[in-house]
Amino acid sequence: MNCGPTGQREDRAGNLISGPGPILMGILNVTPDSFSDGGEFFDPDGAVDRAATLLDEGAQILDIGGESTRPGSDPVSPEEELRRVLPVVHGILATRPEAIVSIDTYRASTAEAALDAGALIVNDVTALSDPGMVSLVAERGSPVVLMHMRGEPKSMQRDPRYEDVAREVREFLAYRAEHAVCAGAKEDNVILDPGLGFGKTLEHNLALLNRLDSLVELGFPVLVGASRKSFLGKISGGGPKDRLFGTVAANLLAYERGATLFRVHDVRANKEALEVAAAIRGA
Ligand code: HH2
Repeated sequence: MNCGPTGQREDRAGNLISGPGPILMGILNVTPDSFSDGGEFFDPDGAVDRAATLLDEGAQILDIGGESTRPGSDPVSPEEELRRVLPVVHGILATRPEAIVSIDTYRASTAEAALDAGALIVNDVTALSDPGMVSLVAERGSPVVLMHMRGEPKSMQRDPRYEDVAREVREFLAYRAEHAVCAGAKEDNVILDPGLGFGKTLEHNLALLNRLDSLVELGFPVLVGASRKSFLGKISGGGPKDRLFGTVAANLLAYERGATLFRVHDVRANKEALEVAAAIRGA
């Protein structure tokens, strides 16, 4: 039986991901080099303050990452990744014990330490490439985001090609979801993400968003991470922080096509827009 504050948080995390949404996942990059906010929240105290702001703006989940996966980036060591994220997970839960924390990592060792520190969700941009990850999420009963990426961050934007991007991403994610469930993860805990910007051209990203309903048809909750990404700038111009309106547009269309979770830097604007869309849908 789930008792006490931790159990209640776990129940809330489960209810959130299986609900109709929209659910806002606020991004907290504890990195010096993330593409849009690198270095802004590298200091643990600054990161904990930022987490409080994201929660106050209405984020229902905080996604904490210690390694940038922007195109061209190099991996950091597992020790460095942990050194960046763990104090922040501890700091957030010490000040905001109700927070639902997701750890953005593809390493089972980092995920395990973060879950031990109180994180509840694992966000894996490699969809369980580390063999230890699937047993970890199965044993812990943790919700897990399985994201599609073609290649690896260092080289993924060098001429990515697909015959039919929506079909290939759907097939890959269906296969990874099956792998997770066959290894003991609860079906209700699996979330799928098309991985916008991860080994995809502008046309690929647009096709994935336009045909998101085919991914939703698999029956798992779908998360999208369009926030401030460069494909939006290719349409409207501007740097990462000028891409809020484009982000909102992408999220609204994704919601219309069935996505329920939205990973964003700018919680308030996205939340307000999605709440209006939800109210219209429910009228
Ligand atoms: N995008 C990024 C990182 N993690 N996780 C999921 N599930 N989906 C995404 O689309 C996604 C993700 C990249 O964005 P960001 O964290 O802002 O930048 P960086 O990787 O440079 O830290």
